[in-house]
Amino acid sequence: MTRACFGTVGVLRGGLLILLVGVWLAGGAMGELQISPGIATVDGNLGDWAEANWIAMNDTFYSDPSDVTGAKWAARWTPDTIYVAVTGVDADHRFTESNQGWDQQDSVEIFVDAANKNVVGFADPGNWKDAQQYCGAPNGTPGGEWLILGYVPLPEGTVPAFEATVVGATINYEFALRPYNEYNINNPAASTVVTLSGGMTVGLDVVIDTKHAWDPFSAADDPTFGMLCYLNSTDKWNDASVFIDQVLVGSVLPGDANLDGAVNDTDASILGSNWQLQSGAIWAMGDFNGDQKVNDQDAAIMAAHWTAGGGAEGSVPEPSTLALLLGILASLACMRRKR
Ligand SMILES: [Ca+2]
Ligand SMILES: [Ca+2]
Ligand SMILES: [Ca+2]
Ligand SMILES: [Ca+2]
Repeated sequence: MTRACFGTVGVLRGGLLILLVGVWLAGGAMGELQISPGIATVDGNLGDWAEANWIAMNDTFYSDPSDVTGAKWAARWTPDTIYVAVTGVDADHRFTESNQGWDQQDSVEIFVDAANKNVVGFADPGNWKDAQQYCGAPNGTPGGEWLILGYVPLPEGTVPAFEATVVGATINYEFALRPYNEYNINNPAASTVVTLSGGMTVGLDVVIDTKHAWDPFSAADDPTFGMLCYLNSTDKWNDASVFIDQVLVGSVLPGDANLDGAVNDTDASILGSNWQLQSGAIWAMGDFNGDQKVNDQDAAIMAAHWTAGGGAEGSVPEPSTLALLLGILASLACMRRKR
């Protein structure tokens, strides 16, 4: 079953490749990739990305990124979250406590145009409304990192999660980002998001920035800087039309918090453990209607799509299961109130 599916995907990819080469020969799109549904635990450990479709970053975007090898990135989507993992071996670490300028440290830049508006000049004058450029990096202390948007401090609540970890020479980055339709830099809570679904196209691009010694054999430290990406295109910083177009493939079942294809007790326990969260929630925490809260509206969505692990979507929960679910929710709500 799984193999047959992979075979079909392989044939589809082959067809896509021929199509893309055709478009490229005709002088068209800069690049098009696919993103499958999925979640990740944003902890800087990329073990949960073992099966990901990694995109190699071998293209020099700027100057000399020669101290970075094996750089790659991968992405996943849920209706309200874009997950991005980035990793690479950086032979010459240059970390800073906070951002010191675009060419002053090892970092990763993520470019998001969730509504695929392709706005030219999105960064001018520093509004980041239609598309966002994030930059994140380890801060030099174990488990520490910083993250900015458009080279200004990131308001609380803008990004659900970000972690950067350093393991030997390897630097790992893990992001959970909201797919903004319009991002309000002065009042992030007033921002609007796109509800992602299969078949949509989003703009998403990744660049690795790296600082290093110009000449490792020289006694004098004369640092230089370079950038790496998957597909070189100028002006990513201000022109969303050059971001890689990412086609969202697959689908997500309403109520399936862990995206395992079934809506069952596991999802109910995820929803239960985040029950009555009033802000900052995402799909993987049980927010199925995108209001960033976890409450009875999400429980109702889950109940309406209950499959109990194998049945068809919309099958009626067994009375005992439904009773169990409602019991769990009621007792959890009760426990929270008592705290
Ligand atoms: Ca992880
Ligand atoms: Ca470096
Ligand atoms: Ca599930
Ligand atoms: Ca909700």
